[in-house]
Amino acid sequence: MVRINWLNSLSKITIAYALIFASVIWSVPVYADYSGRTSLSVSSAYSTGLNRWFDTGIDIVNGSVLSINSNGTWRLGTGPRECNANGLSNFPAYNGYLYGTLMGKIGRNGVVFPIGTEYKGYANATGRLFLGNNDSNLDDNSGSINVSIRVSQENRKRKKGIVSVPSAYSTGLNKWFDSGIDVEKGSGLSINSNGTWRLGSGPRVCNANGLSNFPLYNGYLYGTLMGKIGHNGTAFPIGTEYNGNAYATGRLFLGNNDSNSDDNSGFIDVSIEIR
Ligand SMILES: [Ca+2]
Ligand SMILES: [Ca+2]
Repeated sequence: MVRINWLNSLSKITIAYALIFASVIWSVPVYADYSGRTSLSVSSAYSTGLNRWFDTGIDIVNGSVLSINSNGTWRLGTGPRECNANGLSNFPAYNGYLYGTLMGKIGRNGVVFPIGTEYKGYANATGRLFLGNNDSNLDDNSGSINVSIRVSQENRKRKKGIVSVPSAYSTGLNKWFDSGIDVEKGSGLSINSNGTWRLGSGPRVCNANGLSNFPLYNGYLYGTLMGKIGHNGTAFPIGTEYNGNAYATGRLFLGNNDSNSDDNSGFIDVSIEIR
């Protein structure tokens, strides 16, 4: 009896992982047409209650307009548990929303919001868009929902912005935070920051000017707020206050001058203005 139960749960786990794997394979050919619309298929195996989220591969800039439409149905279990992205109206709510509701979040630690079959709103953060099914388990789920996503780029030409840069963006690991702001070569750049972040245990809390009680790392104090313009740009120190001119045209990235990120915590608020 014990052996049968063990085999049963093993096969459930195997099926669950096979579903996730299969949906990853099916959803790889993400495409965007000329209008910037992306279509993809989200499997019911992405259960938000288990913190299993579908990575859309789409990065969103805070404040941009987000339109998401979906069609199709997924099944959340046996019996009358098939629904579209608006969820199962014949069951009580789960985590504040109907079971089976298509949910979203921006960034791994983003705020979860309901999407349903039709959604239009402003992005509340900068980061990767994740989608999931508002369900508590996944081993009895099947099917997938087709989701169409359009992100307007009208906010790309922003001249001002405030972003929170998590300490996990360690430049030594080439992990850079996308500020969502594009700059033009020669334009004036004012960057101010406040707050502190922690780079590890012990006396390793500092503001954006870095840890003065440690030796340098890559020519600057550990914990210094760094910037670069464009994916392949040269890193420059920012600190708590920076005034200068953009050395190139491109996206402004920010990061923490640290060699690792596993023991980091906190974030620094950064205010950016282009003149
Ligand atoms: Ca289920
Ligand atoms: Ca560290």
